[in-house]
Amino acid sequence: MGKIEQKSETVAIAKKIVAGNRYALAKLITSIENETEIGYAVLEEIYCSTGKAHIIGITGAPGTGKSTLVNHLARVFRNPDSGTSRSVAIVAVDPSSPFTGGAILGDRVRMRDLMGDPGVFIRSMATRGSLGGIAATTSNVLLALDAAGYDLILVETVGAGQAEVDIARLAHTTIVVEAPGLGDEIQAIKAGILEIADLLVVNKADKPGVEITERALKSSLQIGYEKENKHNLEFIAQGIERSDITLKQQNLETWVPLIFKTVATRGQGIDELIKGIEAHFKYLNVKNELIQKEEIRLKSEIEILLREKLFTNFQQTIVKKKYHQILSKVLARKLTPWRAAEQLIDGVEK
Ligand SMILES: Nc1nc2c(ncn2[C@@H]2O[C@H](COP(=O)(O)OP(=O)(O)OP(=O)(O)O)[C@@H](O)[C@H]2O)c(=O)[nH]1
Ligand SMILES: [Mg+2]
Repeated sequence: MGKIEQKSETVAIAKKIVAGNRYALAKLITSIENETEIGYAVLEEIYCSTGKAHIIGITGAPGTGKSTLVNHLARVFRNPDSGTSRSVAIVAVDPSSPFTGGAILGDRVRMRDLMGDPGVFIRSMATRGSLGGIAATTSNVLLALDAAGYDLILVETVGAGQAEVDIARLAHTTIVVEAPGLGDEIQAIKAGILEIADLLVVNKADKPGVEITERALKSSLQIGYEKENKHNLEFIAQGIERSDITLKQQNLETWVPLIFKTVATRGQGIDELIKGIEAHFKYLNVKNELIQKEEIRLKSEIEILLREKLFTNFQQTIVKKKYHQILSKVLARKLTPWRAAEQLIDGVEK
């Protein structure tokens, strides 16, 4: 294919994406996952149409009820009775498990009724490649969904490792889901995932031990926010019972994570959780934090790419023989590693 034909094909695909063509979108996501040239070319074309969606991350230990929760959230967001029916994209990412097939199948069955809805797009991410690569791929998939015009993008990730934290950073609002009885709260706190939570959900509130989980979360929040003012601490103490979240939250200097109790299987507590999501989005906008968040994220994304690119350039430019000479000097303790790095860079520059 010639360059001009390729360009016109790219533009045609981009137009379809922005117009909301689901088939083109599904194909583009596959291209993004496979890191194909056309995938990047289309991303280049649609980038100017992104930045409109509210990205909501849902993360937590396996089996806490994230998918059930996502399903109910999507249903309420889609409900025309609520007056503001919004389009929803759902992405499930599972970097830690090589057996995602089964779980996705389970989700498919549960989300069957949503799947017939043209305002809902559901996708599970293939998880080939390195852990670091998954966050980058997810980021690009989110761009595609954003350009396709979905108002809300729900991203489900499992676990509490670095990859999940990286993916969670892509979200504007992060929901961390806990469930009683597994000692999960300790696991989550240890992994530092609490730090990224904007909203905390104690799901499976129909099970024994809810109060213990709730208390554990509250006290770790209080430790985390000790430095903040007294108002914040009172806010945490009142926690779940609040119904006037929106107004009060906007008066805070910093956002204090709210705790919600839900029974996802019965759809209990979902309306309250949605109020929390909306309050957080409002807060981000009022405080101008949405832009700040994006700036920090984009800066680090660019820096990662820059580092990769510079290193690739370096490898391509440096004379292999010279590299080996310097390396053997370091091995022989005739040269320090930091001097070696300097000499290698000098070698490239000259
Ligand atoms: N009792 C009770 N069970 C629930 C609740 N929410 C979800 N479950 C059940 O918990 C199991 C796991 O739910 P999922 O929604 O698949 O959990 P998940 O966090 O998405 O799981 P992974 O994606 O595999 O990590 C299912 O059998 C659900 O029916 C709840 O509120 N109460
Ligand atoms: Mg799930």
